[in-house]
Amino acid sequence: MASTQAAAATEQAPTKNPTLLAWVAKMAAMTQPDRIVWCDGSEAEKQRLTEQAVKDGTLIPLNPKTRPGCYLHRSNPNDVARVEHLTFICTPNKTDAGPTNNWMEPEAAYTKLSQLFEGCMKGRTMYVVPYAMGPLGGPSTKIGVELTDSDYVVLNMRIMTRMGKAALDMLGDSDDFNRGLHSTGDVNPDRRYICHFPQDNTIWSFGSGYGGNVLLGKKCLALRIGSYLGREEGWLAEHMLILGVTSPKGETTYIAAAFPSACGKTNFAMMIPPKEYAGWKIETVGDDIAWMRPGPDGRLYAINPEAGYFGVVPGTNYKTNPNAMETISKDTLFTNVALTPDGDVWWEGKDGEVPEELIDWQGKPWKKGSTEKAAHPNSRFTAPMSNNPVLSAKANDPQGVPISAIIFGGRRSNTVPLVLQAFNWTHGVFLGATMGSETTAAATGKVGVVRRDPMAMLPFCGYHMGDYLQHWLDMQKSIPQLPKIFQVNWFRQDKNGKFIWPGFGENMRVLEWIVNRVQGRVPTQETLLGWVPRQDQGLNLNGLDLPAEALQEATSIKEDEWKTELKSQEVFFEQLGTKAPEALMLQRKLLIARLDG
Ligand code: SAT
Ligand code: MN
Repeated sequence: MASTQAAAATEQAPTKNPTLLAWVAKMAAMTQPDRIVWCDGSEAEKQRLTEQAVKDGTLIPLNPKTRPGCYLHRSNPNDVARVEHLTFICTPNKTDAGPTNNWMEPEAAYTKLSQLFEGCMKGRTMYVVPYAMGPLGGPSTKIGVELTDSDYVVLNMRIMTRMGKAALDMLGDSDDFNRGLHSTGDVNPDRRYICHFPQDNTIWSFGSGYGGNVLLGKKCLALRIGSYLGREEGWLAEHMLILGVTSPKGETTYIAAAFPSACGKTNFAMMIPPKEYAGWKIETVGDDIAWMRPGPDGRLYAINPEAGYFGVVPGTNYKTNPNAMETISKDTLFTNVALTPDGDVWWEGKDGEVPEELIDWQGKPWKKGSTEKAAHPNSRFTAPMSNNPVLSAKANDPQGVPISAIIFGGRRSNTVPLVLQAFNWTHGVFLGATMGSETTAAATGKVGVVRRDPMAMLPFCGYHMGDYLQHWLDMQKSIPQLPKIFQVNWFRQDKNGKFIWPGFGENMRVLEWIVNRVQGRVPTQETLLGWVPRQDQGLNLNGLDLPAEALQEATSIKEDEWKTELKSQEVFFEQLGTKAPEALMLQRKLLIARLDG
């Protein structure tokens, strides 16, 4: 489409915002779509787009009796996860992106990607998707606009964000919005780039149609650009769930917890406490991302910038996460799961019998007993948070919730004990900074390898990791009532490779200890690594079928393992060079001295 046509299309735009109109026209002139459609977020629009997506094969309708309002999408098999090696932070200086990010010089990146975007939407529609990250009108809320040629992306953004007219109204005439440009291109991994330009509040994503690569509000804006803005503006953008835990006495404590992708954030945020915890209640504020800023009363307040959940499907069932099962029972988009003959979806770890026959995630016939997975290990659901039976009323509160505890948790089969509390904020930042985790299917690459993943932000930090850790340390000065910091590990294994701790709802026992510590109710025991539950007044194990030796193993601290761990941490800190914060290096020295003493 010629640029005159682009100009004509922007004339029909439901906004007079000059910066927005000029930018849309410029991007349209480059990508040359046949049509430009401004999304308003209405039901009619959803219906229209869904019908069209069904017609063009993007979505397969599921059985309206068993999965009302649900659809299945199969992505290109070469495009099933985030691609960290193709994700770039484009800052003028390489050092600003730091050693843990891929870097491209901004002008070089714009030039390279312009060649790909040039004319890439010929014959296609460009959707203009205005969206808000955070409750509308809130002080922490940010506006983004994503231009995309994928109706699947639009339908996902509609669930994951507050999308459409309301976001455009909030933006008004302001030029303060994130500029996101996305095209699926030809879904060729050789021409796939996810580029972030923090200085320009801009994201360009080409060649993918998958989740975190293309739903630009999520990892790209809410975390990579968000973390950059957070440092400039004095707040924190974190890869954390947010939950409220209410005791039988009616006291609610809000907690934020960082775990890497596919390590159980959604399960933890929706947990149902075991029967011994009658009267306790967990409510979800968020399952993936927290934006946290100091509030007027000196506490740290968190909002969930998202409006939906993009969760891992395999392993989800009525035992591991009944609330997620309810959440995905309607109005949900499934990506890369298997299809049953009666039009329902299936995945490894779903309740009930394994079906005799299925169509697998690639659309191929599948038979029970096959060695191939029917659902991709990183298959996902996209579901509105309003479906969640335990959604906190505070999820829509623009002010957010006051955070009393921050938890860092990795996936570690050894070394890291079940739970410990940091001695203080600096030590807590050290625990977060030195987090390690075994890799999962959420990103392409080898699964099960331990890598350092500071605060679960390794793939999501939009600037130098050393500066990021220093920013965390500096935040202490602006939060008079600091949250307490904890470290957990649900994933410790025994000699036979079996998980020792039962996890899921039973994590309530650890959570209760954390709440009790925050409220100053239980004594604790000091160890080399931090404070742990005392044997007498520690974890409530009533009704839990766990032998004493198993608990002992799950909570043990083995000095030889810690010597290996410290070596691996050293490699990470060396990578940060002179930007490794002094306070963390001192924490490291203290720990070494304690272990050697
Ligand atoms: O694909 S996403 O980045 O959205 C999910 C995840 O890896 O956490
Ligand atoms: Mn995530």
